[in-house]
Amino acid sequence: MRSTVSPNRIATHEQARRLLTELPGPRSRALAARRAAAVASGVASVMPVFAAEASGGVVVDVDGNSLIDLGAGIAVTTIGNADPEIVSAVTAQAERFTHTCFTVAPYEGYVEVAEALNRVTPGSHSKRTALFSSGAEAVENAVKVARAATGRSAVVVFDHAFHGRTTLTMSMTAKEMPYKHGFGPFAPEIYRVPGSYPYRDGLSAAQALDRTIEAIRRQVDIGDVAAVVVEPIQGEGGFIVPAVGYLSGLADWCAEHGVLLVADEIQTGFARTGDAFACDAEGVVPDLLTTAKGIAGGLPLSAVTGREEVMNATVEGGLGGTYAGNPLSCAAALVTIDRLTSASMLERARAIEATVRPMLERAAATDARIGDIRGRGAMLAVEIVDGEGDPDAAAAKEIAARMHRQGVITLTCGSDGNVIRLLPPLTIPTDLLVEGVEVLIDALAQVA
Ligand code: PLZ
Repeated sequence: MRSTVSPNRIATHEQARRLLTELPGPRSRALAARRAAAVASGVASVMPVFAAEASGGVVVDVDGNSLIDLGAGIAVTTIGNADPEIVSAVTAQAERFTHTCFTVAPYEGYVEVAEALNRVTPGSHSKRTALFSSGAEAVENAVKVARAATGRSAVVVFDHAFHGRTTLTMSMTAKEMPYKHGFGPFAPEIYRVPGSYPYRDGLSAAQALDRTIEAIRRQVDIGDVAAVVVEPIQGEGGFIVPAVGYLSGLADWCAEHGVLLVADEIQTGFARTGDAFACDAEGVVPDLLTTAKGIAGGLPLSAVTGREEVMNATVEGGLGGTYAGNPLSCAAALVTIDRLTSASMLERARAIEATVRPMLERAAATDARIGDIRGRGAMLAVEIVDGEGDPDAAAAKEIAARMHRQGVITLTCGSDGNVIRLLPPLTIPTDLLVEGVEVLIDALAQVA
């Protein structure tokens, strides 16, 4: 089905919100009916419209409606959608070869991506990288590597954590509904502990860390712990930013006990938070770091990067996968990584926060349902609460639905589903960003 907009996918679309039909329009409704008859119902979508094209800060749907993109495909198209340089790099690679399998006939692009990641990730120590396809696969492999390197099996994860949907990673994920519901039995040797959630726990970094360590000690022999896996800012769990000093304290504790610190930067990486990686803000240097999402401008790629001696601890042939480090994805990643670790992109993410945060703070001054405003850079959220200060998921859902009907793509998150999150592409024009946040603030005012 062709859209009514530019047939040239590379063209930058008019950067404006423009609704030609009600949402969803007739073509989206027709596709929804076909979808219901063909796609498994367990696969859900946030938006009621089907995408046709996208660039900058807009997604154009199949009815020609132009929507403001405050989701970036869940923090993936940080560099913008269908970025022209990515399109030409991927096209050029596709014309040379689309696949040989790195574990069969290796190619330079994979090596270049590994070199780039070793260079831009936190820490100046000697590193090695292995590439995969999805975020969950990266987390799985980080755990495999940590177990092989330490000879230990236990893995510590946090309340509100999200690490993926495979059996191991959904076991590491905290939220039962919908991620784990009906999908057990779960992987063993996973121990869940409280982290730092200043808005809810009111604890200082030191107090929260004491609580974390105490919870680990109560559950498992520390000599059996291979790794602590942590999102430096929790994503799906609610954009929870730990108290300053918590992460560095955790890193110190891990180092003291021979436990590997794995930073899951799948959502926070590549300029999203205003630093190349969220760990950079506190000078935390993890032993292993997982990346995906923003790494390749929308092409599937993920990575585990870490200390040479840790990454090289597995047997030869122990890591891999048919599509792991796909050449098209590597071509895209080479464009993306350089750009998303450049000063101008980090500056852009910080400028997005400087624009959005004061708007939200002004709204919060007159609206008690904004319980908390948090996040960093272009990863910002509001936690919606009721009159008692308790999570109000129904209100958050209603606010998001209103935004969707008004042509703004936005997502919710949080263990209680009461957090509205903003993850715009860094290429969104400021006026469009402001308009999107105004729609959020209007929706807030309209939801009783
Ligand atoms: N680790 C920190 O945020 C993916 C999930 C979307 P995959 N988050 C979006 C959904 O509904 O499944 C994520 C993450 C963190 C790991 C993952 C998993 O990455 O590429 O989705 O496997």
